Amino acid sequence: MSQPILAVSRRTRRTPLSPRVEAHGVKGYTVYNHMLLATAFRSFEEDYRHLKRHVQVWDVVCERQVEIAGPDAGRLVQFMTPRDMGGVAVGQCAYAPFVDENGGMINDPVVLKLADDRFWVSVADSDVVLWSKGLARGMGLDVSVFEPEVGPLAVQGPRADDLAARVFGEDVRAIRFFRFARLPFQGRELVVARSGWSKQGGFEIYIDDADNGLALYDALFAAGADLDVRPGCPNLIERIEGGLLSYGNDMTIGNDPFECALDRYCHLDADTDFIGRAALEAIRDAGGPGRAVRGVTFEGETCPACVEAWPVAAGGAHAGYLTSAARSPDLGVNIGLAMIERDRWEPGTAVTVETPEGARAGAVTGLPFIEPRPRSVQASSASSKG
Ligand code: THG
Repeated sequence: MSQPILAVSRRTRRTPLSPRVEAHGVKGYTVYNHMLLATAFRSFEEDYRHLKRHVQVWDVVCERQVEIAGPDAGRLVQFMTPRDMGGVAVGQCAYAPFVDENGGMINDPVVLKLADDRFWVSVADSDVVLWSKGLARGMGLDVSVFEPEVGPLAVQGPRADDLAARVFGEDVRAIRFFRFARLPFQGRELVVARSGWSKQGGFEIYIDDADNGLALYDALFAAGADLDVRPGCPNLIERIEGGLLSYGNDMTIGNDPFECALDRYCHLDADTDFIGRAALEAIRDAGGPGRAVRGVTFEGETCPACVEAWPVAAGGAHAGYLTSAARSPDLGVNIGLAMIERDRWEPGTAVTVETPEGARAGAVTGLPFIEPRPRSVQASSASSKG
């Protein structure tokens, strides 16, 4: 890789776990929520193979929490999302698109309901704390909005349950998908959720203290030596295979949630007040979006890095653009996520992808490319309201 060096300073905030990430020889960083996020430890491919077979510990503290607390907390959270938050229980995590007045994607956070009047919004890479504060002040709400020093340490991979049980006890296995429990670790009660940005299963433990976070990191490595536990990070190849969209890459404020295939989190028939309602209803009433995210497979023995959107054409005409790409070792083909025009989005449509290394023949596919590992503990999702 001949990438320029990323200069690190106080603005590119380190995390409490950065010393361990660096001791393990992190190979690359990106910046996410103005904070460091590892991109690879050995290589994308080696990390990918390990993630799909074993268990990894990820510093994803950059998935910052925006805390919304007070009498109007529920009203403010509901105002930011088309998802009906009415049925979300305390102890539940809810993946919720946040939209602006045009229906444009502000963020796609996981919302944790800590109490009826207290939420953590676990944000993707945009400044939700500023948006939330602005709305709260503008609406005159009785709520406090701030970024506590809290962020997730993720344990991901097929052996995540076994590793977490060694540190937190067997209770951890009973946590259902997108639910959280408070479990003790060295004198603190930590929020432990069954969630994470991979399709290999696992947990996210919300660390709220630097020393305790480092102790947890070390305890996981000590407990998992025979499981070949390794440091990891969200993996480009695995997340494309699984169809996980990255905010800022595969969707921006210029996209609405229907384009992002987040329809199942848009409950327009619910009796809720949210800022983008009129805009999303207009899109629905017009028959849905004019383009939407799809998979694309394309030829080539290797795949260049997608650092700018690549044009996608079909029959010589513009068909959309591709936003993330990687070679999938398990599928033996190049795969990508692309925003494809409605008249070309049918799976099987032949396309041409304009990569920086030349045009490559390909085809539109559905998503995900690979179904997730079956969950050991089944649970609620957006379709069930409890
Ligand atoms: N964990 C936490 N915070 C986060 C992320 C995370 N904030 C930023 C970013 N990731 C938010 N984006 C996503 C996208 C998808 C999922 C989680 C966060 C996800 N989706 C489930 C799936 O696709 O299978 C569906 C969840 C559901 O249906 O309820 O896991 O990873 N803390």
